[in-house]
Amino acid sequence: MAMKLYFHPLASFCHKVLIALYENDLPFEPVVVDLGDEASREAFRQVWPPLKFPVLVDEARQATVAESATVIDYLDSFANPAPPMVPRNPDLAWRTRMWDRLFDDMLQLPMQKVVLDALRPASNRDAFGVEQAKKDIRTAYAFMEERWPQTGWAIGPDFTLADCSAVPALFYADTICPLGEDFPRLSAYFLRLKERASVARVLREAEPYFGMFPLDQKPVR
Ligand SMILES: N[C@@H](CCC(=O)N[C@@H](CS)C(=O)NCC(=O)O)C(=O)O
Repeated sequence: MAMKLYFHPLASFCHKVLIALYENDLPFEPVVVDLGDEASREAFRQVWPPLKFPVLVDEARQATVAESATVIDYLDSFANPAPPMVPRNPDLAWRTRMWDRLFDDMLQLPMQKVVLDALRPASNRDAFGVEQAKKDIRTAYAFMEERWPQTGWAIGPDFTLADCSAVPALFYADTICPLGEDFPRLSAYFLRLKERASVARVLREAEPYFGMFPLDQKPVR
């Protein structure tokens, strides 16, 4: 299966797909996209005009697949990881997909709001929106803490799409609003995630770029 992944090592949504690829030892050609570099940006625009990554190109099947969860679904369908990243059991499947959405919507979106605001010119910043986003992150932590298992992974004993989503969501949200000691189950789960080989590799490969994070508080793996 000849696949190319267009991504950036610091980009949170790309971490989801990289973890799924590393988790299952799936071969792929990495293509790092630098949106700040005109040539790299134009080359990526030819592949995917919306200029959002990750994007997986499977040349053998003439498929260009965008959206991190859809890419992981595609890998499940055509690269046959065992066990699949979305369980076949219907009850485990809906739980996995639900937590994928919740990590994206409840943590990644407010986290992106804070990060993108820091990239704006000072005169166009949205201090009220940033405070609201930080409040939303803490509200999400409290909601998740109450529901989080003491052991294992998001959905049970198998590592799934939900865990792939949890990593960048918790990693960057924790940089902005530290979990501290108020959310012990979530913190323990976050530590278990960081010790997982696929996750440790993604964070290690992102580390050289941590200085590009636009807030004073830089990520630490
Ligand atoms: N819903 C998409 C989100 C993709 C996304 O927002 N990617 C960010 C990087 S983490 C991006 O491409 N940012 C570049 C930009 O917006 O210019 C997914 O799950 O893949």
